Amino acid sequence: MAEPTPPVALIMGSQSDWATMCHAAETLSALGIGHEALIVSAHRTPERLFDFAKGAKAKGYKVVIAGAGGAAHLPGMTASLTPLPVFGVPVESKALSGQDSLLSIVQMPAGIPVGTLAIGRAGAVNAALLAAAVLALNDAPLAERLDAWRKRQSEAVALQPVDGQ
Ligand code: RP5
Repeated sequence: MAEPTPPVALIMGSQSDWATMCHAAETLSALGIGHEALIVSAHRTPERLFDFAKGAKAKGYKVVIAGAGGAAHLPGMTASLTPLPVFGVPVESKALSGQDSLLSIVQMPAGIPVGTLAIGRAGAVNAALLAAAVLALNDAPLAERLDAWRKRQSEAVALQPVDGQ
């Protein structure tokens, strides 16, 4: 029997994006949220992108997290082809340190939104947390896990700084 579709599709433009996007995957796993990671390049595999995005909702995904770098058209093109919420993660590029990725993803024309996160690891982690918050609206146990995750994070912050760290 085929595996059920997990709620989150975690797509990225290249294998090289995985070093960043694995932080989204780790965060989703920590919250017990099923996800599937796929390489889908807007430029190198445009037909894969079209097939993925056109079929994403019918397949059963609830949220798409899309990471890409440079001329980062993957999140925006995905958002143009699916009604699902799309969160974009600008991957830090070598040439322009991710400024190109950020501006490519964030400057969408009115009508097709991409929820754009920070460049790099922070953006990947926060994309997962944002996906969790959306899914938690209709999933009480997940809402409790997310609350507990945030509580643990707060408790892990020391009140006073120490030398040498
Ligand atoms: C983008 O081009 C990818 O998202 C990646 O961040 C960037 C570089 O890709 P590679 O040349 O490393 O495959 O499409």
